Amino acid sequence: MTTSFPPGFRWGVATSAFQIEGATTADGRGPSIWDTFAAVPGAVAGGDTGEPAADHYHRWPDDLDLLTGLGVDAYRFSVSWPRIQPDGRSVERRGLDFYRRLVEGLRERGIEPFLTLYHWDLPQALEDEGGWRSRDTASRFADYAALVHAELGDLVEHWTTLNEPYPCAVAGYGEGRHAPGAREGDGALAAAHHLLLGHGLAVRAMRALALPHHQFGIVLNQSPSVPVTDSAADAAAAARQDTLLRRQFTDPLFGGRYAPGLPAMFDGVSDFAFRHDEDLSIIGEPLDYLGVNYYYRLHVADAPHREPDPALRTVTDIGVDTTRLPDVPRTGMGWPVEPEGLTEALVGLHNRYPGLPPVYITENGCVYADRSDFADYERINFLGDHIEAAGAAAAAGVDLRGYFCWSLLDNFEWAHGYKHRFGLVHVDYATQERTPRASYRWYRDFITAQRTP
Ligand code: IFM
Repeated sequence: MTTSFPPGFRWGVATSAFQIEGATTADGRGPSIWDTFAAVPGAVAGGDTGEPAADHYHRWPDDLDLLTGLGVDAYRFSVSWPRIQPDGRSVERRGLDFYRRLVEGLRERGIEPFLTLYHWDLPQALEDEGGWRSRDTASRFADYAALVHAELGDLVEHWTTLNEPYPCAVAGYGEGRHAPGAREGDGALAAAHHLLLGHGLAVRAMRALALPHHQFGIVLNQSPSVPVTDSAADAAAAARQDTLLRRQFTDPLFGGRYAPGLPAMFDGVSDFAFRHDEDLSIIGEPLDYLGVNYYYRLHVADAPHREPDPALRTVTDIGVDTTRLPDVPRTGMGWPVEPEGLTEALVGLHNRYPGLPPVYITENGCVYADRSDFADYERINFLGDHIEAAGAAAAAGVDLRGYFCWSLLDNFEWAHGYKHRFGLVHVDYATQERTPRASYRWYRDFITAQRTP
């Protein structure tokens, strides 16, 4: 590894509540949209559900010891909204106490907690009232954020509102691939907007009561779109894809405006009446950091719309084909391995938005088939190459503050269930035995070497 990172750069790993905790009915937890969705036959591969996951709810002290063994500076995790507010409104003390024990355990081990408030597990009761299609859900989210912040603000400095609003809105309310499994054009656009509004309201609510050292941010997935040819049609298709996936979020967050191309893409589908005059300034509340999740680039070609009538199109029917992949290695998910896309994503944001806050890479990782001895050399190469690409972005001027590998443990990979394994640590779901893979030892040694002058 030729790259070096500045002193104070944080090395970490990330997880999320629904993906590892299990214990979906313990201690008063209410159902989330992912419990409901996973119970629908055919929604999740293998009929998998949030049980048992990695049973982290009961095994968290052992998992924190795994963090100590890795030597990470920081741990990114999420709080389960339905553990704290089972019906989206009332308060469950046992849920708050669980996260207090967790962050105390991190602090005792000298590990910095990076807390995410929403990693896709909306209380089902709020979905029954309209979910993220409804403006009121943004206010409910701000109330929940203020509640958790008041309880844990003495121990947690880094507060992330949302993880990846794009799949929440588009896969959840547009494609039906994620919870709540809806296929709506306007509903997905409204969901994207209300997620951003909830983010801004939550930042304002927390900041009103914050300690001076508290930091507030958001995490976005950033897959740059590359046209497959140099034709004008493919360039325009790539621009549409980028508007839907990235600029729909980054323009109002960091550019002071809504993404200009969006309304034309959905002429007939939405009149954007869910945008109120005051929203843009709420969404654009200044942030202390941006979290970037990077896995792959999208290769985009112009393609006919699947639905000829614009008024009937779903939110993802934007006249693009993203299946023409380049001839490069792929991960076990079929995702093209292109570390240069990480540099491109980071430098692109830096160039597009003057005043972009400091950036953390909050997720990066991969899936490969296991060998019997868990010698996952492909994952080691993947991580090393992407860390190098992150270093290239820092060398190009991006204010990069940390890197979090996805993930500490194998976990519930949403609609794919438990088949795909992202962990540095293998989990045997039948016995809950944890076995560190070779990549765990590699990352441990890498972090140690980074600290050695
Ligand atoms: O597992 C997910 C995570 O929940 C969100 N970002 C992408 C990861 C891998 O698909």
